[in-house]
Amino acid sequence: MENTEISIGGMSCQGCVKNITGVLSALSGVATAEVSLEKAAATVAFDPQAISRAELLAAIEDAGFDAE
Ligand code: 9UX
Repeated sequence: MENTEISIGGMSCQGCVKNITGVLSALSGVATAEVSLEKAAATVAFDPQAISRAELLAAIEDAGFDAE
């Protein structure tokens, strides 16, 4: 398992936090996803054999946010 922090742009309320948490949690290979509005970031624990960091970013961007 690997941990990564992802900066997220465009979150403006706790609904966004919930949406992104749901998007990340639904990906196979993601163990846990904690999203913070205050930090404008997510901490994700994932299995690098199953999913890449780039795929995490793409999923967040597909949901309508900026991620890096
Ligand atoms: Mo809040 Mo986020 O009403 O897309 S859910 S701004």
